[in-house]
Amino acid sequence: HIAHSREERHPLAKAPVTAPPNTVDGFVKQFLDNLNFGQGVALSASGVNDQYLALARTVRDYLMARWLETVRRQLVSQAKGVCYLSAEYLLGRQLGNSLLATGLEDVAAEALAECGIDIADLRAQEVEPGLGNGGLGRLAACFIDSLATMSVPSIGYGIRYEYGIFRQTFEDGQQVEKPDRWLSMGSPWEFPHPEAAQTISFGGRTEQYDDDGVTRTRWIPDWDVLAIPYNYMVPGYLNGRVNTLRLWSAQATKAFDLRIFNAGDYAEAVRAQTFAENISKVLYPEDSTPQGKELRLQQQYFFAAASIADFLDVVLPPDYDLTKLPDRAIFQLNDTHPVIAVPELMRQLVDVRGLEWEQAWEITQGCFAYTCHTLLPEALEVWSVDLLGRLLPRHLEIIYRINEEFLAAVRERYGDDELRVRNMSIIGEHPERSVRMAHLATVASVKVNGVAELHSQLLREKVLHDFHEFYPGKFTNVTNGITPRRFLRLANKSLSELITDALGPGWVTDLDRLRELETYAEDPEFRERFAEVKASNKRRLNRVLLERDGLEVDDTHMLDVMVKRLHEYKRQMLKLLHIVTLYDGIVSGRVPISEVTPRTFIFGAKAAPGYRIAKDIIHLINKVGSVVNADPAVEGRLKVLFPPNYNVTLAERIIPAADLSEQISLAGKEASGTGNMKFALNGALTIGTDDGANVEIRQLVGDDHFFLFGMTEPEVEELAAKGYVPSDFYRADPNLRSAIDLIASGAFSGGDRSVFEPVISNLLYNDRFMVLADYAAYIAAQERVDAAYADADTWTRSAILNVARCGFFSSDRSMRDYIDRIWHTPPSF
Ligand code: TH1
Repeated sequence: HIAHSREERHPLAKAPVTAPPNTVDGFVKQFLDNLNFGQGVALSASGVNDQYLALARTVRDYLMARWLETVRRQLVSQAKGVCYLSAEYLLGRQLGNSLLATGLEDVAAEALAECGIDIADLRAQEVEPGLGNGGLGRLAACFIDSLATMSVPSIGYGIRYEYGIFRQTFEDGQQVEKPDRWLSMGSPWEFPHPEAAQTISFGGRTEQYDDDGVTRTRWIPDWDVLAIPYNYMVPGYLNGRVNTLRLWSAQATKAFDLRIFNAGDYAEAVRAQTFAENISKVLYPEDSTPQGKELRLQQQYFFAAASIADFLDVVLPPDYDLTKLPDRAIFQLNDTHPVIAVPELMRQLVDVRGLEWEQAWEITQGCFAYTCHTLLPEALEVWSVDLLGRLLPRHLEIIYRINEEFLAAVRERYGDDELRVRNMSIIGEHPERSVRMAHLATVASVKVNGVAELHSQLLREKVLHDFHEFYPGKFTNVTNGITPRRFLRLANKSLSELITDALGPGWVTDLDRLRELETYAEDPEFRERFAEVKASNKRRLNRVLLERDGLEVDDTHMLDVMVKRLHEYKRQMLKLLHIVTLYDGIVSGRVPISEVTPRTFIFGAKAAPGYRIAKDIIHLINKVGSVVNADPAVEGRLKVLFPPNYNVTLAERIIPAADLSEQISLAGKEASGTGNMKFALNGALTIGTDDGANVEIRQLVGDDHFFLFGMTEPEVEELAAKGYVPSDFYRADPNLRSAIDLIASGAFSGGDRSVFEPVISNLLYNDRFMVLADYAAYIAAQERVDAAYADADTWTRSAILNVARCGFFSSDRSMRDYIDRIWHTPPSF
């Protein structure tokens, strides 16, 4: 009512918010206003960062009316929506995507040109928000893009890390991490709302009290922090909808300050403030491996609790009947990182809002769904009971009760099969008492999904086998996807234009239409144009890498690319052994150089800072690169490039230029992969194992257009069962032996045999991911690649068929699957 009467006061206040005129002049005016009134500088005195910020604010202004309208309509309709809970969002640059979503690309470029500015220089100014490690964080970013484009009511919740994923540099070939100060030049994309802060508590104890004859529990925490929401626009593609991403930033509470100030220790008070603000300071740079650090649990509870409270207190109308919550919201858990939201919702319902336990549990079980992203046993997150109980004593009690009731149901079903009970328990006993977050998530969720067909099958048959038996209907698959807006339309403008020339523009939101390209694959003129697109993307990459890192891509070479996090299971070592084998063949005179297909190998990979062997592998790749690139014996044939700091921005340049996509994880280890989809959709052919989403890519594109090699998952299991001895493979294969011996000899370390000794002995005596067992098959597959590449026109035809047949991997399709199988949240307007 107050808001209403406020709008009555002035006629202008009653008018709807409108966007600036969609013209070059309108854009120029808005840009200059933002430069003058927002940045406080004249055009003549402005620098490129001023201009970038003003441009970003201008595009934002065009989105604002749509954003306010999206929020208003959701408030009125109260339609069921998705709350996507994710500790990571690897967004990539925002400017290009916002220009695309508003249809302003050409208007903006022209407007800036009229001001004497090249828009490309401003685009280059943006530091991408790297608030994620890899696939999991990028998946979240693709999903919110698709939800906005499909007009699905949804909100993304996460953490506004002050420092995102570290900036990688190389010093003498070794990875050195530098802090990512992504906010240092100002972020024009965020809207802080300190007035909507939530107070998040930690520590202390619980006590029971009598509430009118009912015994209730309350939590008496001993410290707290403020969670300040920062809103980000998530624009749909040309559809007038803008969803919200809400990231939380930690700040010290007044009470926190006061208590210590009153004790008289000023310095201690300021230190305590830093302590509180540390919670959202930095993204943990571990990918697929949990850390078990207290600060990490603090981060998880911080954002999970703030998000639940925000949804209940701010998003829902006052006096909302919480028994209806499952009809209003689904909280999607992106891996186990937000799972502490489960006991937090129980605490809110039971302790804060006074519901009965049974009723609260029924609501909670109707509101969560869980996506598992891994199969590696060491990647399944657990928290020691000791730590969890110290930080969140009430939540531990709630988890115990959930577990008690769950295990009672298990016993009822299976009698006293105590082995099964122990295996299924939410509490593990070894090596210490701990909470198994994946079990908690599974028990609490409506649905549990894996991220590719093979992964979901292995979840059902192995990792969560007993749970699948107990709750057969709970398990489902949703194969991952990627947004065609960023990874095709924005990253590969020339291919997009070629496709639009053929099919019209509708494919951008209906990627299955790429099928229609199949007939074009038979048209020699189209193939020629497609090949020219690939060539121009290589030239563009050459310019980018030259300017960025002083590296030169030979655009006459086959571009053979492996970009992804450095992890043993992904097997960058296998790729490296192929390179060393080729090099070794030439320099030893065993292979005439004329028989070697000219290739440029590109690596991009960050290693977790504490992951010793992964960092050694990075070092080795760089050292092999230095030797190979400097050796006149292979000049013009082999080149190894490893640009540092692979990120979303660089991916958008590398992937469209690639000929060959390396997806060579040990079968059964890569849950899905999403880089694999990006390459195929941009017309690279895949050399890959039968793992993750590779399986589905190969089924769709066909065996003739995919280079499959290596053991299958059952074969891997079989070899492990009979006892895998890597050195047997070393001894049996002269090429492999020679390549390994060359590394061990110190040929890539200035004669020093000790430098790469750990990598070599890890391969020979451990080799957990069976690199040596798949080596021969990999080399043979690479020979098939060479043979196929020799016929350029046939290769191009295969590349076009890859594009045509990969529409399935649009994240719009992933969202449809989540909506149909899990969320039941229809598009809204
Ligand atoms: C990745 C998986 O490794 C990858 O196969 C998958 O395509 C991607 O998620 C998206 O589903 C994972 N990333 C992480 C990161 C952390 C913990 C577990 C996983 S699994 C921090």
